[in-house]
Parts: sequence; structure tokens; C-alpha cells
Amino acid sequence: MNQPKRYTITAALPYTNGPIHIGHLAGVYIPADIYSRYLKLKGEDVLFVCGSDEHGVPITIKAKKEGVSPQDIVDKYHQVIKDSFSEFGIQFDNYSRTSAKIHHETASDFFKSMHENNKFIEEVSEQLYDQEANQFLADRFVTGTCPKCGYEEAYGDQCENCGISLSANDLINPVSAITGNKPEKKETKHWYLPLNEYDSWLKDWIVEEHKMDWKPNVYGQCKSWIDDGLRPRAVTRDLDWGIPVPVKGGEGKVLYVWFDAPIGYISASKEWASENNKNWEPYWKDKETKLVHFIGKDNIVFHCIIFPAMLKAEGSYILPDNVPANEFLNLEGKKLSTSKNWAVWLPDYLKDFPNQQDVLRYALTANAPETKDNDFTWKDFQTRNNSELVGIFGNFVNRVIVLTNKYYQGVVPPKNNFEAVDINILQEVKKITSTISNSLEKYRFREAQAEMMNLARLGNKYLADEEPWKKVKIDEKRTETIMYVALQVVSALAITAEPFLPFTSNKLRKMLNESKLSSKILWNDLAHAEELIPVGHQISQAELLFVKIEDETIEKQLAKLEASKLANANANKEVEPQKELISFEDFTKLDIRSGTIIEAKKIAKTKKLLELSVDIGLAKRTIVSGIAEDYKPEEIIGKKVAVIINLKPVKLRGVLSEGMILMTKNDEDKLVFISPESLDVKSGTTIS
Ligand code: B3M
Ligand code: ZN
Repeated sequence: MNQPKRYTITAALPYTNGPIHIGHLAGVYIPADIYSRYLKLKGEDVLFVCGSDEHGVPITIKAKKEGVSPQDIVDKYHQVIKDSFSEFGIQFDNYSRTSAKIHHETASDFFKSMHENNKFIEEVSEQLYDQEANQFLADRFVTGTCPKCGYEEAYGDQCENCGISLSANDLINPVSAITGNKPEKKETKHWYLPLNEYDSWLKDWIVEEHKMDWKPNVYGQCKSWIDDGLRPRAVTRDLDWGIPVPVKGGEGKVLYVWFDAPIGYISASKEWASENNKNWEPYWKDKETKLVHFIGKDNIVFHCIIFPAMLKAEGSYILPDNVPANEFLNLEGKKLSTSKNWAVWLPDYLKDFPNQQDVLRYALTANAPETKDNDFTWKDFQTRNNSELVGIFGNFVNRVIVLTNKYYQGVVPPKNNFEAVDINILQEVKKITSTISNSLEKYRFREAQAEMMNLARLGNKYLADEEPWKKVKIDEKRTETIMYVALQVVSALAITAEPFLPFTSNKLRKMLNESKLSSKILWNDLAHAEELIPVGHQISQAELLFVKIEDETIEKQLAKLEASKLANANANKEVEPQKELISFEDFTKLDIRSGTIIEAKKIAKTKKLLELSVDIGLAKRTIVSGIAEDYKPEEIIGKKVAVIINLKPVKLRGVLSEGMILMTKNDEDKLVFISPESLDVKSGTTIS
């Protein structure tokens, strides 16, 4: 797109069934906020919206669990989430909610308009039904095996492992999430969006137009769904929590949450317009508006295929120009998980690190999962703070502000004559800031932030080379120039830091006493990096920007995680019930020996099986073992194992297996060989 006239930026509407954690911040809200702040600093016309996603099954499930109404749940968490966003400086122009009247109206009208224009198919079909719960099972009310990747905990609307969007009927071995029962089938009528009819249009739009500018992970997922063929998708549900289906025959049914939620972006824009005396329509209907959706990777199909097809069908809206979805953030090497409490929740972080929001913002952006899943570790968080924020950024700013106050009572000194080093550093500042712009416009936030830190590095090097603290004794004029230049670099840092470290940038602007300048320094001023802050301007005193984080603080956080790991292992791991009693005689029938694995190789065309050759003293035995997902053949050669040697041989994938190796599963569900260490798991874990 050529230079757009305005921007509409959206960030995924979080489900309102719990607080948000660092994964949400890193994947969606921080990048969206950086992008929007940057564009606003450039003076662009930007509307940045978000809101709570208050419908959908996750909320109903949470309400059932807590024995309260869905409304109680959304009221509670809407406030919690909204507060977290504002505490972390995520500066939406409007944070709305999908229970708002304006949203119900907007989503209903959208549905009605599509219905009137015959954009849906109405169909009666058999759907999964839970007799005991007296309820149809769609979306997260049902789990089963993904027909595409084999993941066993796929939901009725999506597999979170491979990202594919599913219908409940696609699941293999479906199970009700309410009762654990195997569902039956029952007839019901629904409205479907015939995605198949948008097949070639989507292909042209995504494959032809966005192959080059969408991120490879986003483009790749879309392409593979389109290549797999698209099918009609139900946009209504037999539920009582949601927006009522507003047409005849829709009584007792609601809109599918993924139909109403993205329309929430439009409702939030309307609400903003009515509260601010603006017109929302150009932000959604003018072709010169650039629409950008920030989301996590599990939302790609909804934002790149389904919502665009809805917008296209409705006919009066623009389409997203980009959907810079991120991959997932892990925590200390493991997948973030709400149910396992493996997360750093924002309200908890703030309690433990008051006023240190920027540190988290910085560490999360430095490790943002932009191109692949990435890991957040507390150790890295500490290093980023101590060596970069304190050691480089804070150190540079502090030296310049303190020296200016000491030598010149805080008045910006005259610039006198620039030497080559001065011209060079100011040139370099311009170069770095234009690199930052360039990276931000390509949604490369880690790279942009690293360049921002390079600006502080550059400043430190300049001070170290020029040594104003030595020159002040011998060459007053030169010292003035050095301090003038250093103050320009600090000013450049105050601006470029704003999208990433808004709280710090604010403090920095205060130290520079910017409110006394004729106008706020903005992004485009960076083109004149040699005169950002004028000679004679009075700055303020230095303020501490960052504090060192001690090992002890980090150890506390790690201990907290360790505790939730243990609690989780005890609470979530079901102990298998005891099997039937056996006699001593039965026991002595088992012949268990120690052995050594001497050879191992994969059995072709299987995922799990290894063919092992095990020395059991009497002979060498061939044993087929289902451990290939946890061990590579070369890892286990020489391993001491316990073997049942008198099991009747069986043929597995053409190989005769003459025994069985005893194993157990550790807390991460990995198969492990029996050893004193491997038994350091929850008591009652089966050995088999
Ligand atoms: N609430 C899913 C999620 O929180 C969903 C996003 C809606 S965006 C329109 O992951
Ligand atoms: Zn899958």
C-alpha cells in the first residue's frame, strides 16, 4: 500500500475468563502498542482498538467451574484485564467489550445484512449432543483427536497444535468436555458461511497480493488451508450465552463467538467515535486506510480467512493490509499454560516488580516470538535489565544529565565547533533512527528495539572516547560541545524509546524538561538530530531510570514456578487405579532381568517405534519399544535397563519383539527408563 491516509490497528480481543499473562503481552499487545505509538509519534492518524471477548465457551466453562453466572465472570475479568493493559502502558484509543449494547447491535446488523443478501446457507444436520448435560457440543465443549495432525486434545472448533480450524464433527473420538461422555448425534438447524465460494477470491487476495508482505508463518498457514480446500462453516450455535441469532428460526440460538468477536473491532471503533465526536466509517471503509490485525498464531485462520470472507460478503468494508501474527512464547522451556498455572500473570508481576513495567516490556520484546516460538527465562530478564537497561541505557542518560547539571547548572551549553567525531555520531543517530523506522514498518520489533539500545551504546562510547570529565579541566569550549552533542543523543533516545519503554521515555522527557520547549519532540524531528534540544534550555535533575535486579529476586520467581509445578503434578496427574490382586505365584511367573541396550534403530514408517537389541546375559534379544518420540537411537546405546524376558514374542510392524523394557513417565510426560532418579515422580506413577 502507498502512503496510507490513516491506520486502524486492532489487537486480539482477549477471552474474559482470567487475567492475562506474559505470553499475551509478548505475542499481541506489546507489538501492537509499539506499532501504534510509533505511528502516532510520527503524527499519523491512528485508531488503536481492542476489547474483551465476552462470549464463547471458555467463559461458560469457567462460570460452571466457579458456580457463578457467565456475566459475573466477564464483569470480574473485564476489569482485571483492562487494568493490566493500562498499567503496562498499552495505550488503546478504546478498550470495549462484546457485551456492550453497541456491539450486540453491530454484530446483529452485520448478520442480518448478510442474511438478507443470501450470503448464508441454512442447513439441518446432525451435531454432537451430550444427553446428560442436555446440550449440543460445539467448540470447546468437545475435545477429540485432530484429523489433520493427530493431536489428542483438539477442540471442536480448532486444533491448537496445528492451527487448523475444525468443526466438532471432524474430531476423531469426540468426548464431551462437560461430562466426559461420548456424545450422541442430534439434528439441528444452523447458518453456514460457504467459505468454499470464496476459495478463488481468497487465493487471489492472499497468494497473489500478500505473498511477499505477510510474514512467512502467516502466509504459509493460509496457503496450506486454501490448498486443502475450504468448506462451509457454521456461524451459529445452540447455546444460551452469546448474541441471539436475529432472524426467523434463530430462537434459542446464538451467533458463533468467532462470528461476533472480530466484529468487536468495528463496534469498538464506533464506540470510540461516538465518545470523541468522530466518524468511524473512514477507519473501516476508506480504501486509503491501512487495517492491521495483531494476533497470536492460533488466531490466524479467523483473521486471514474467515473474517475477511465475512467482510467481503458484507461488501462495504476494507480488508486487512497485514496480519503480523506471532508464534508462541514459552516460559522456562515449557509451554505457557493457564490450566497448569505455568505463567507469569500480569497482576502478580506488578506486585513483585512495582513500577518496573518497562523492564518486562523490554525483556519480552527482546525475546519476542516473531519468527519462531521463543523462551522467556527469569535469568534472561535479569540480564536484560542489569546489563542493558541499567548498564547501557540508564548509565548513559545518567552521566549526561548529572554532568550537565554539575558543569552548567542544567543549562544546555553552546555547541561551538563540531569536530569530525561529533558530526559522525549525529549522522549515526540519524542512520540508526531511520533503521528503527524501517524495522517497525516491517513489524520487526526485536530488531527495532535492539537498534534503540544501540543508540545508547553509541552515546556511551562517545563519552568514553571524548572524556568530558577530563577535558573539563583543560578545554572548556570542547567540553561544551561534547555535552551539547551528548544531550542531543539523550533527546533522540527519549523519542525512540517511547514506543518500547513508554514510562522511561516519559521520565526522560521530564528530565529534559521538555514541557518548557516550544513543542514536544516528535519522531520526524529525528531528521534534525543535531538540534533536538536548543542551547540555553534548562533541564531538570537526574532521576533513577532502572535498578539492578538481584539474584535473590530471580530465585524467588523461580521458586514460585517450581511450586506451581509441584502443585500441578499432584493435582492434575490422575493416579491410575490399582489393578486386580495377583498371587505370589503369578508374580514369580514374571522373569525380569537387567540388560544393556547394544543396538538401536528406527523402524521405518513409524513415529514411535525403535528396534532394540538388548544383551540380557543369556543372549541378545530383539525388542520393539515405543520410545522413538522421546529418544534418538544413538542416545540410548549402552543404557542399563530392566527387561521382562518371558513375555510371549509378538510381531510389531514385521519385527519379532521378544521382551519388554520397563519404563515410567516423568512429570513432563516423557518416557524414562527405570532408575532411582526416574522414580523421583509422583507416588503412584505406573511402571510398565
Ligand atoms: N478471544 C481468542 C483468544 O483470546 C479470541 C480472540 C478474538 S479476536 C477477534 O485467543
Ligand atoms: Zn491438528
